Amino acid sequence: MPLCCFQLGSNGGQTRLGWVDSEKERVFELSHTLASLLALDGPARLARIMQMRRSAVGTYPLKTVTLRAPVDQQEVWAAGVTYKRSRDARIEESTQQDVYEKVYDAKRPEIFFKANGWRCVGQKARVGIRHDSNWDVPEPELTLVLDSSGKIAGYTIGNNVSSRSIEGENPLYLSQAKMFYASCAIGPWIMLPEELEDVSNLAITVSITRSDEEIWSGQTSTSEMHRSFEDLIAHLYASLDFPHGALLMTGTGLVPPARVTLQSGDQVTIGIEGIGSLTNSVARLSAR
Ligand code: DO4
Ligand code: MG
Repeated sequence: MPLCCFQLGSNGGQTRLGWVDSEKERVFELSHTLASLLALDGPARLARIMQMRRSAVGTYPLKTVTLRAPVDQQEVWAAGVTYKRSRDARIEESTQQDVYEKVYDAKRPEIFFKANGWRCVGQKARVGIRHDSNWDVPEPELTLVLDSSGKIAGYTIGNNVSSRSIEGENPLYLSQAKMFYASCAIGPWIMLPEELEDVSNLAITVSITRSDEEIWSGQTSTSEMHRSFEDLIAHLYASLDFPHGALLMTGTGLVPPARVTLQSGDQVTIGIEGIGSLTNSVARLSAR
């Protein structure tokens, strides 16, 4: 039964932590924050969740609440070039091809900061594309929810929206290609490890629709990953502490062909087997 963050109705207000029943019909409010759960170790966290499930402070029909990105005080980090498809796409787009070839096989993975929790958007919210970019793509990524000691506390879906034109111009522009308004969608909820059987072979799908017509779809599997989750986590936690836990996007294995770029009004749906699907509309956000 997944953990979620939600608001009552559609008018904002306080964000609450909850769990969703297996029929996906009801949300039970829990008297905790995600940060406080991720400060506990695995057995204590599970015991606390089970205890809270027995004493939910409120119950709401799922269709009446607004799901928010399941993240509070955590930072979101991301790994790159963890699938061959991503390596090949960067080589195709970049003026500096060998950096991608080298990092794909290097001992040290590419890991970069993506977003603070408060910058993330959730299920059905709008993701942004930059006003100064002309080649923009979704990046569907299995996203690890990590506790303060670096153990996997759950799995969710991430859309690491990126500008290929800005990164392609110069790899040193990576932060600008990755970090901008509403570029990080996370959701719809967090599946606990106990609820997912074999994370080494989960199907990941993506579909982009424009005016109700699908313009591109793709499918891969976590079995195509070139690195292990443990390796990525070890490098992230090697020289940083995360007292409230962290989210780690594990890289994309799905990159559309060069003719495809996102436009305002597109809908992107990412599905990950055993977790669910994350749908977002796209908007080109002007300079502020
Ligand atoms: O090297 C740039 C970023 C790659 C990335 O985000 C990915 O492979 O998912
Ligand atoms: Mg990525």
